[in-house]
Amino acid sequence: EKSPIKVCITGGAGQIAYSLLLEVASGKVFGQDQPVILHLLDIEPCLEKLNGVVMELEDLALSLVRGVVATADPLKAFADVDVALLLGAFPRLKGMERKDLLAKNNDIFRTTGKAIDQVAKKSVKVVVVGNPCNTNALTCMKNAPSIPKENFTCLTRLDQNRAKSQLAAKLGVSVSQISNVIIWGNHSGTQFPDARHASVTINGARQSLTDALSDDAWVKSDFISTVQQRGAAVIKARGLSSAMSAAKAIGDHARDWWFGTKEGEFTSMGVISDGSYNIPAGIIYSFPVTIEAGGKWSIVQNLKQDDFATEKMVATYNELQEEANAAAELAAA
Ligand code: NAX
Repeated sequence: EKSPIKVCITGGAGQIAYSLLLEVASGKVFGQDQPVILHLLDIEPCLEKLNGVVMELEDLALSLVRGVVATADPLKAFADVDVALLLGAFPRLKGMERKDLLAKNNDIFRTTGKAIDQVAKKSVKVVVVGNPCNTNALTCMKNAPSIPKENFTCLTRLDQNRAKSQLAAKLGVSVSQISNVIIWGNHSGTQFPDARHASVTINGARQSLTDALSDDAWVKSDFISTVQQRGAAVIKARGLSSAMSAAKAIGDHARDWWFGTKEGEFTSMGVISDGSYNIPAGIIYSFPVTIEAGGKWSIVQNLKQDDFATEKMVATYNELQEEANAAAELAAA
């Protein structure tokens, strides 16, 4: 039998964690033969609620769960962990400005980065979900210099899943027939959902999605804005931000990072930029990546770009650079 891996989930008492825990505990993410020890972190005032979550984890009676640690101490939560899924973040309250949100979360992710640096496995795989997730991932990475930069990613898989689902509905096919949809840039309203390198498989034949759809105007306008604004649309309808779909997307991201992407397919995640596609090095930007089993990822190269794509990719880069500058100022203060 495999020895258990330690998986830390922060914001353990929150709404995404409530769905994500079942994905992880039931073996959907790291495999049906992979036991897990769950480390749940939340803040002191939420510990009683977190305790309720722990009770429910016990009541699931799942054989893969070999232990649960619930704590408000980051040094306990990140001790020796193989994977860290960072959902815990300061929420955007009514009337709060973006820069206030950035400042609050900058503090959290500095503390988080330092704790990871100190006590996590050096091979730890970190997925940042708490917003602004790209910049929080950058802050976390910068505060954990003993961990390779490649080990820090942020979640844009929910955006990619949203995009895939919109495309499948438009074409009248199953989502399983669609591959290689890309999200470029920031997990925000400036993200660039890109269907122009995607494929659709119909009757066993794989073809260009845009050829099959032949509706370039939709791909360049409504498709993009629907995906960009999907998070806000869910909040408006549900009164709460996406949780079930976010949890599923985190599972998808972590599973692909753990086991690798399928032959001929790529996926999007926020990773450290290296100059690919003329996006300057040093920020966390969502790119299409292929992943080897075990976790080594590479940015997919040589996808053809045109003026339309370049403009969108630069706009979302500019926003991320502004966020990174604001974070750097906070760090220097
Ligand atoms: P909730 O507010 O339900 O839960 C967040 C939990 O984090 C709370 O229990 C809170 O006490 C805890 N927390 C706060 N500060 C903490 C700290 N310093 N250490 C540990 N825990 C802390 O939010 P939820 O709906 O679960 O969303 C979590 C985060 O995901 C939010 O920042 C949200 O904006 C972000 N999202 C990101 C998405 C993405 O695609 N990247 C999509 C979904 C989601 O909106």
